[in-house]
Amino acid sequence: MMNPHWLLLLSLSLEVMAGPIKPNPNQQEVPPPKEEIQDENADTGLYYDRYLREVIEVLETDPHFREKLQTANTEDIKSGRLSKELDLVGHHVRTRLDELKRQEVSRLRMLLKAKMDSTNTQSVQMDHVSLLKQFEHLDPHNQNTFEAKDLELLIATATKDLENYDAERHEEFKRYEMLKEHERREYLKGLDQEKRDTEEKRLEELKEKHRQHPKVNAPGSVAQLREVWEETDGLDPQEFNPKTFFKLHDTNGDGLLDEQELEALFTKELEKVYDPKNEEDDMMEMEEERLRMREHVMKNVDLDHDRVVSMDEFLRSTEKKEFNNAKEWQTLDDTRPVYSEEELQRFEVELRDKEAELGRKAESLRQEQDLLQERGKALEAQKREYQQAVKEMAQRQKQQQEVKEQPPPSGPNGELLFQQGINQLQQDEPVGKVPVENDAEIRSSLPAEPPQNLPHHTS
Ligand SMILES: [Ca+2]
Ligand SMILES: [Ca+2]
Repeated sequence: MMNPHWLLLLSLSLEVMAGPIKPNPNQQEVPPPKEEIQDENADTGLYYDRYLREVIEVLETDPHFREKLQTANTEDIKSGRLSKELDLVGHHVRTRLDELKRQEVSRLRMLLKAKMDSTNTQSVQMDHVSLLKQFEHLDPHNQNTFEAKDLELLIATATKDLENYDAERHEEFKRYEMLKEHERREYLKGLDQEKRDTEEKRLEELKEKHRQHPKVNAPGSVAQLREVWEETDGLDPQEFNPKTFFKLHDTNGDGLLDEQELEALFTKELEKVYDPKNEEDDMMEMEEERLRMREHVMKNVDLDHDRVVSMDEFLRSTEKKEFNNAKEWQTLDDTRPVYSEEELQRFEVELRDKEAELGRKAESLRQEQDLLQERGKALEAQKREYQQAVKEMAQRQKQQQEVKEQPPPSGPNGELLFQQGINQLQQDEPVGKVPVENDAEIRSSLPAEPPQNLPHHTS
């Protein structure tokens, strides 16, 4: 095996030959970790997330968190401050989940479109090959006989997947709320009696402030739709018309109200309860509320359970008694808590375990970093040693070169000492000027200095 020192020496020699060694501005720095630290999306957004159970998996792949772990001190880990950093990790997980859901929704839309086309033309003329490409899990036997009932099956699968996403979101929300409560309790525990009383009072007041809001209309009720009609659409409330309303809010014009189109309708109601500017309003809770509202409407309106509302379904819902006499909407605050005390305690145990694990990970990462730092310093010292050696070598080479190319020696007065033959030639040359022997003679042959104070010539 080749000695790595020789490689280093070789590369340094090449550097010397290529030009002067420039000081490396990064010389003093620790070698960067194996993974490159990428720019983080600065948008931590509303999602002060919590998915502790997913942290460990994400940990190794998340450069931001890795960095945080490396710089965290033991106190951060013990106090749970590190868990605050999970919001960023959680954000990644959330984004991934949202992306999956978007894909599922678009698959569902495509399927519903195909289904509509097939019912309209009475024959299944869809591009079933491209459809099948989207659903690789399908039985290959079906490839040649793709029928309407296959579509039904696919729709059922896609809607099932979407239901799972919703269930997962509820579960995440629950954990979020538990983490929030856990942190509230820990925070209060850390205060002395007097401060704790003040803080408890302050937090209770905030809660109360959050509960003060205008009446929230039941989603999908005539009162709710009329408010959108009047305030969002700017139309005359006297002229409210369900059919027009449906068409107005079928934003993509596919003849259906899908989940996103429905959820957009609830913004007006949600704004009555949640304001991002208020400390007491939690926007995570707002999103949970939006999901609850959508589920409520779907439960009452989506008769065929395909997760979209057709015009027919919508119009039928307006004929129901509840449409005109809906009760006030019960917000999350009226139905809380979303977890039991027992669940919270289990969660806290889990949290402690995870944080202990994080602590161990952080410790081992720190050790790894120390080791890298040490190694970096040793390498740096070695490199400087070699640089010095190479410089000296180059210096010696230069000196030797200079000795070889030295010009002939000169006489005591700077005249060149030529070889015999050349001297002879010089002596035979015709005398053009007086050969100069020394400085004194040169001076004596020059005219004397002009006398001072000579009268100016005037003519
Ligand atoms: Ca639509
Ligand atoms: Ca439907």
